[in-house]
Parts: sequence; C-alpha cells; structure tokens
Amino acid sequence: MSPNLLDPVILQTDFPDLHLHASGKVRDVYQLDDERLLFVATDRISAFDYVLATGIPHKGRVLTQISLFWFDFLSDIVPNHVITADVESYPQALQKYADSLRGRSMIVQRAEMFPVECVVRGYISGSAWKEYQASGKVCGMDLPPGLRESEAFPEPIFTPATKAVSGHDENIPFAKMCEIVGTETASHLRDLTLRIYKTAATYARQRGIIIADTKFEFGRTAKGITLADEVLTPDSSRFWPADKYAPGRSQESYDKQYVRDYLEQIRWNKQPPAPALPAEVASRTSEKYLDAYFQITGHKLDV
Ligand code: Q0Q
Repeated sequence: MSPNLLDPVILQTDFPDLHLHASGKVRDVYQLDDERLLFVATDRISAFDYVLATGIPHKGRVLTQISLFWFDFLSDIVPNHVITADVESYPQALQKYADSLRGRSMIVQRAEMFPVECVVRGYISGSAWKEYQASGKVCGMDLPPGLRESEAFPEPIFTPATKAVSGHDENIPFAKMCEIVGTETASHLRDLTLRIYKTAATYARQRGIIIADTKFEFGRTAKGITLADEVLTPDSSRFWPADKYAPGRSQESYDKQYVRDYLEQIRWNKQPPAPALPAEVASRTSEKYLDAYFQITGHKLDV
C-alpha cells in the first residue's frame, strides 16, 4: 500500500520542557534524568553527509522499529540499553507528547559510551574500497590481493573508527583502539561486533537483504558492555538487495537509491543548501523503508 503522504512528516522534534542532550542527522536525544535518555527518530534523511530539506514519511518509525527488532533478536548475545519503547509506560511528564513519540522513540539506560565506532564489514565498499585501492590495506590490515568492489571478504573484518572533528568517521588501526579503550575491552568489543554481525547478516540474507557493513556503538552499564545507539538500520548499515547483488561494481542502495539517482540527475554539487526532493521521490523512498521493515521483521508497519 502506498504510504499516505498526508501523514505528518516530522523534521524537527519539539519538546520545550525537555533537556536536549544531543542531536544527530536523524535522531534527537533528550535527557530525562541521570539514568535515562529519550531517543526520538525524525523523518529526516541525509545524503552525502547533508540532511536534505524534505523528510521521508514514516522513516523515523521504521528505523526505530528495526532497531527494536534487532535489540530483541540479539538479546541472547548482548545486553542492550533499551528500557522501554511503550509510550503508555513513559513517565507522566511525557504523556502530553505521546502522539508525537509513539513508534518513533525509546527510553534507554544511560551508558558510559566508548568513543569508538565498532564497524564491521562483510563486503568491501565505501571508504574501505578507497583505502584498499590506494594501499591494499584497510585499517592497517593486509587484505587478499585482487578483491573486486563489493566483493565479500573471506571473513568479515573489524574496522574501528573514531569520529573526527569534521564529523566524518576516521578508520583507525586496532592498536589505536586498544590505546583508547584498553586491549581487553577492545578485544571484547571486536569479538562481540563480529559475532553480532555474523548472526544478523546470516538472518538478513535469508530474508533477501545483504548487510554489507554496519557500525555498532557500545557503552558500559550495570549490565556490563551494552549494545546502544541504533542497530543494523539502513542508516547505520549498507543494505543491498540480494537479488541484485553483483561484485565488481558499486551496488544499489536498498533504501536511498531513488534519492541518490535524483541528486545525480539534478547534478547537486554536494554543497549546502541541501536540495528538497520531489514528492514522488520521497514517497517511493518511504515505500523502500517500509519494505525493508517488512523484509527484516516479516511484519508490515501500520501506516
Ligand atoms: C548517546 N549518542 C549518539 C547520538 C545524537 C545518537 C548519546 N545509552 C546511551 C547513549 C546511547 N545510545 C548515549 N549516551 C549515553 N547513554 C549516544 C552519539 C547522538 C543522536 C543519536 N549520544
């Protein structure tokens, strides 16, 4: 069913009596108290590191529900930071915002976040492909010669990154990660990242989606090392449709291809201000997000 374009697209959150803790390209984080944060996903979409002027109907709800699916799916492997996503059980002070929060928010346990992005790659693409072409390595790791773009690595590789001042992720060698978080923690995060990825990628592939790479963020809570942030969403991962996969070239993005094709068609110079999208591109992109939710979870999101 085509998404109802009359549904309100949420580009900005507006909770004046809440304390804004952080704001990302798509999600806003509010501090509820010393122990809890409120994550709210808007319908914003970014391309080439810029947030576009047009929102995508239902995107925030889809991404929130995909993260919740994976948090639950992976709960035997790793504890997570979710306290609840049931708006009806949110504190009374949030109930006046219930309609704006329903389906696109979660209350999470505050964690001591590790300042490292745990990136895992099953296929060579993006910054790894560029680094490999230049040096034959990724994150200082020697790789087999002759890999083609988008080819699967013999085994998924762990390629940690830090967020540079520019906001770009910067690949770092594992030794550097050990300096940052300690060798024991770095080894634990690496092993956990690889295990989570293999479990999720195997499941997703059976559902027709290749998760080419993804990034996890972890923190320390009373439960120990805890999976946080968003998990295995099209925003934190490269999702490729398995039935169109072919190594030797770049792959179509499962969710953002219509946007990328449009931005190429108008020859956007990838400089601000980021352009708006035609309603048709926004609508068809919304359908792809809704498809992704169905393909991963087996359920249709009510729109
Ligand atoms: C925390 N972020 C990231 C972010 C803007 C995400 C704060 N459980 C936690 C989490 C989480 N997840 C964070 N802090 C303490 N405990 C993660 C960078 C920033 C939008 C979305 N910010």
